[in-house]
Amino acid sequence: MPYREQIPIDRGLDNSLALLLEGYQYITNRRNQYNRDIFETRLLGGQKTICIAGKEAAEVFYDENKFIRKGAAPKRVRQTLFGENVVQTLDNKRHKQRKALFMSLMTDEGLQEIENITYALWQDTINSWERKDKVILFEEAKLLLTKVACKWAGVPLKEQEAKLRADQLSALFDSAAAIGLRHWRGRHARNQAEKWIANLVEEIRNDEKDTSKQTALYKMAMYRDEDGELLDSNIIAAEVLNILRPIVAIAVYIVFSALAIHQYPEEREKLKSNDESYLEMFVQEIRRYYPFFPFAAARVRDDFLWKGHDFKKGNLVLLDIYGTNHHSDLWNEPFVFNPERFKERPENAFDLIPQGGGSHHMGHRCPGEWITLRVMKVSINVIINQIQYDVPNQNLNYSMRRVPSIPNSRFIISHVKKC
Ligand code: HEM
Ligand code: MYR
Repeated sequence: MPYREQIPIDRGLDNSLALLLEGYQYITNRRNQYNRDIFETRLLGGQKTICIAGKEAAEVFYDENKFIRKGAAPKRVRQTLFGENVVQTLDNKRHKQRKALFMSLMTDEGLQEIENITYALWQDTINSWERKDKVILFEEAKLLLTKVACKWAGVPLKEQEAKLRADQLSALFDSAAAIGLRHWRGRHARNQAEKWIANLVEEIRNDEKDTSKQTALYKMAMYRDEDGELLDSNIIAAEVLNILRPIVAIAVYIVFSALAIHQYPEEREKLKSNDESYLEMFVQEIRRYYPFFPFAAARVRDDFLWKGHDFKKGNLVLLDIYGTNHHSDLWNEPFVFNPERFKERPENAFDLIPQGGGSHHMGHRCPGEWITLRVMKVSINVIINQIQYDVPNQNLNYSMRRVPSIPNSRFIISHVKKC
């Protein structure tokens, strides 16, 4: 007889409210309480849900034979962050084909181009900062990245429109795990943003727009599925937003980078005096250490036994992303900020998983990881080498309950001077 055991159960008919209220700590709190990396709970309308964490958990979670994504993302997430019928919700052949569309954009030239665009737009931004008493880094980074995202993707954006679109795109990632007004703002933003992009898709298809064929917008608008059909323009709009929105979300990592530089002043010196390899370690540690994407969700494809537990077809499973990035089996002193931990650390697809694990091509791992790293590096270089600034007194605490987390003051800087 194979070994079986009863895993710990977080009692209650529906613990969704606890999940929303405890945020990044919901899974960690129970893992600590039960001293286990696996437990059962009821979430999202009382559905049986298994929460897992750690490297082996990530390995099993990204085994395509064991899990599917259909019906995994909660409706509130599809109505805000993801959209409907998008790559995140697809499986098997349909997923591979749609994913290839995203991966085709991540060429060396494409990545170099977004790096160049980011660098150039930072120059305009820091010029404007010299004329201001103080600036709120999060707001400025979201605006800058909205311009970067649109330019790179081939989406026309007028200067007067940039703030509106920045607000809409950031509402999409600010609202998925929120309740009340913050959540409803995200739903409204999705309706508005999908309309905006679907119109552009229609214009391209009707040959009313002179757009470069190399851009994400054009490639997506003209993408044909496995039956050779163009997709509904609303689905394509949601996929284009799957590029624009997360580029804007890199603003969160830029703010956390500025926070780390402020709170650990030795990092500024190390970044200044070291080469590219220290910058690489620094960005990896930012993505590991700070809370951002809390967990990923999938459903069991067919019954299987793992670690003594019967995973039943259809069960919802959450992989604890934040918890795996802080797991004491994987990371020495996980709650200490230490970029040096990445020195000579062999790369592994299942331990550092801020943007998911496993294969980019075959699985659901984030196709935007290279963009994220490049944009973070250019931005940190600007912060370290191109400007001097003061950090006035402010509330820099960030909540472990708010998803996504962000320093309360959004990181205010003053007396900015170019150097
Ligand atoms: C998927 C995080 C930036 C596009 C994901 C996943 C995570 C993630 C956790 C899900 C993995 C899973 O379901 O197993 C992040 C974070 C980012 C970021 C924290 C930092 C801002 C980007 C960027 C892009 C992007 C810059 C595109 C330009 C996507 C897409 C998927 C995805 C399209 C769905 C992939 C699939 O289902 O196959 N991301 N991401 N993300 N990300 Fe990102
Ligand atoms: C992106 O825009 O895709 C990048 C970062 C978004 C972080 C948003 C955090 C909310 C996630 C809710 C959990 C959904 C799990 C299925």
